[in-house]
Amino acid sequence: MDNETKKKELIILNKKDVTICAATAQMLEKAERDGVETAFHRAASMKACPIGADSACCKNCSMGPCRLVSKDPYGKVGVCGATIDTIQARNFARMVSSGAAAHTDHGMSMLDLFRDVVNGEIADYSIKDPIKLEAVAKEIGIEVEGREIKDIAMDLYKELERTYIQVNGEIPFAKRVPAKTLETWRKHGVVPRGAMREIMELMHRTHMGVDQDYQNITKQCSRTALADGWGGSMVATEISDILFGTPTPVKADVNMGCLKENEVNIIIHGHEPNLFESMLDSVNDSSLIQAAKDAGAEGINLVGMCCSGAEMLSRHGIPHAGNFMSTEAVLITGAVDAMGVDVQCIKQGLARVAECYGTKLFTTNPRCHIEGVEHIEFHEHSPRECTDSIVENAIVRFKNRSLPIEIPKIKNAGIHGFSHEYVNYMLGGTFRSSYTPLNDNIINGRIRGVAGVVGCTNPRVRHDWVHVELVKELIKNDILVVQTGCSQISLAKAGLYTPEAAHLAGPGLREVCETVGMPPVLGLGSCVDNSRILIACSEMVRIGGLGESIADLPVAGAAPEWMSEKAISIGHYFVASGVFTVFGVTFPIIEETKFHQLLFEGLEDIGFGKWGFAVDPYEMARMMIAHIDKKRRALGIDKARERVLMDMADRQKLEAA
Ligand code: SF4
Ligand code: MSK
Repeated sequence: MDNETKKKELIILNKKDVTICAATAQMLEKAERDGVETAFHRAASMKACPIGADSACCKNCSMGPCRLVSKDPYGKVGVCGATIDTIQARNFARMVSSGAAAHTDHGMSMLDLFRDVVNGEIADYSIKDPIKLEAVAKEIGIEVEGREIKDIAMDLYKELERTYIQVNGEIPFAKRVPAKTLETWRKHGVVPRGAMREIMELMHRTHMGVDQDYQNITKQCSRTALADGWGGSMVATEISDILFGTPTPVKADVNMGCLKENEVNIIIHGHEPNLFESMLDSVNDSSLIQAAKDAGAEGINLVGMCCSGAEMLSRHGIPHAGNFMSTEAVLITGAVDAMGVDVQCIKQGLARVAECYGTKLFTTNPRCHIEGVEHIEFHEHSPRECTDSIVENAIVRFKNRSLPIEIPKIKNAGIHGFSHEYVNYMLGGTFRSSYTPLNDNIINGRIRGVAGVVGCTNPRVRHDWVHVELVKELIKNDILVVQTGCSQISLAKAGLYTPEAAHLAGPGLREVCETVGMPPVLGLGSCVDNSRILIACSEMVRIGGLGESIADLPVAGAAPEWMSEKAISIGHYFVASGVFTVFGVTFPIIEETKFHQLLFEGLEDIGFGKWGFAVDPYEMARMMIAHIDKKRRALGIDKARERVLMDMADRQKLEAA
C-alpha cells in the first residue's frame, strides 16, 4: 500500500484534543503526513466495548460467553447462574492476578540475577550498594555484624526467595508493615504467603464453578495484590538498588529533544534494569564509539523510555524520551537507529512504525517476542552479546539513514532520583536522617498530606493532561506529591521537577520546598518502585504522630490515566494497605452493584483503604483532598492548618471538603 492510499484511510486527529505533549503532537502531525497509524488513531477509530468496559461479561467457560446487562445488572445471570457480582469480582481478580504476576515475575528475575552474582556465576554485575544490602538484611532479621558481604547476601537471597515460592507463612517484608495494619490483615486472613501460591489460588478460585462469593474472591484478590506490593515489587526494587545503586537526586532531561541528529540514537524501553545497565556499558565501549565515529556519527546517544527509562533516569540521569503513549511517536522522528525492548507495555504497533521509518527494533527477553521483529536474546551470563549487537545494528542503520529526520526541539530539565532513603536523608540531614520533619510539617499543617500520583498514559483520555492538572491542583493545596512510572514523565515534561516549580505550590508546601531546596513533586522511579511509597508510608507511621496504621495517614493515591492490569494490582495493594486510591479513564465495575459497594466503601469499614473513580482531574483532586482532610480531622490535626496562610481559593476548598 503506498502512502497516498494509507493517508486516505487514516483518521486525522485534532492533536490538541489527544495530547498536551507538544513533541508527541508534532510527531502525530508527521505520522499523518507520512500515512503512518499510531495507537492514538486506532483509539479514535475503535470504540471501547461497553459491556467489556463495565466488566459485565464472562468468558470463563464455553457455556458462555455470557453478557449481562449493565442497565439492569441483577436482571440476568450467566448460564451457570453466576451473578453480576461474581462475574465482576472474578474479572477484577484476574486483572489483579495478571498484574501481580507481571511484577512478581520481574522481581523473581532480579532475584535470580542477584543469586548468580553472589555465587560468582555472573561477572558483568556486582553489588553496588552494600550499605543497602546490610540495611535490608537487618530489617528482616538476618545477622550482619562482623559477617562477609557475600554471606549476608546469600542469606538475603534465601530469605527473599520465600516471597515467591513459600507455601505457608508470611512473606519476609511483612516485617516492614506497621503493626496495626498487619493486625488488620491477619484478622482478615490476607497476609500473603508466596506470590506463586497466591496467584495460583486466585486463578483457581476464579475458574468456572469455584469461588462464587464476591466477598470471598475479593479477600484472595487483596492477598494476591499484597503479595505484589509488599512482595514481588518490593523485592524487585530493593534488589535493583543493591545491584545497581540506590537513586539519589540527579539532574536529567526528558522529552524527544534528547535525541541527537548527529549521533547514533538507541532507545531502551521496558521494565528490567539489567538490559539497560548492560547497554550503558556497551555505549561507553571505546571500540563501539569508534565504530560509530567511523560511520560518520559524533557519538552514541542512549535514551530511555517508559519504566526502565524512568529507572535509569532516577539511578544514572540517563535522558528520557517519553512515556508509554510516546513510544510510537518517538520512532516517527526517524532519528531512532535502534530500539531494544524487554517486557511489559511494549505495543505490538511499534513493529509497524519501526518498519515505516527503518528503525531496527529488537526484542530481547524470552517472555516477549513480537511477530516479525528480530529477537536477540539477552542472557545475564553474557549480557554484552545482546547489547553490543544492538549497538552494531544501530550503527549500520545510522550509516544507511535515508529518510528525513525531524526531532522536536523540546527538552525539559528536572531533578529525579528521590529514593525513600534519600527522602529520609534530605528531610532529616546526615546526622538525624528521618521522616520526623515530614511528619512535623504534616502535623503543623504546612504540608496538608501526601499523594502518590502514578501510572500509565492512555489514548482514551487526553495524554498527560489528567496527570498534570491533578498534580498541579494537589500541590496548590499543599499536598506533597510522589510519583512513579509514566506519570513521573508527564510531570517532568510539564516542568514540575525543578525546585523552581515550588512557586506553583500552596504557601505551606512552598515554604518546605524552598527550605529543603526540593521540587514539590518527587519522582521515585518505575512502576515497580511504587513499593518505595509503601515503605515511606510505613516510616511515617513508625515515626509517630499520624496514627497507628497506614489507613490513619493523611495520604491518597491516584492513577489518572491507567491502562494496564499491573495498575489494577498496584491500586488494589494500596487499597488493601489502607490508602484511598482514585483511578481515572474508566473503572471495570457497574456502579449499582454489591461488588462496587464493597470496593468503594465496604473495604474501608474493615480497616483497609477504598477505591475511588473520577475522570475529571479537578474532581479527582477534590476527592483526594477531602479524604486527606477527613484523616486530619480524625487525627485531631485539622486545626493546625488554620495557622497556615491560605488564599481565598484554598479556604473555599477547605470549606467545600
Ligand atoms: Fe457464562 Fe458461567 Fe461460563 Fe461465565 S462461567 S461463561 S457466566 S456459564
Ligand atoms: S510503563 S504499566 S504504562 S506506568 Fe511501567 Fe508506564 Fe503503566 Fe506501563
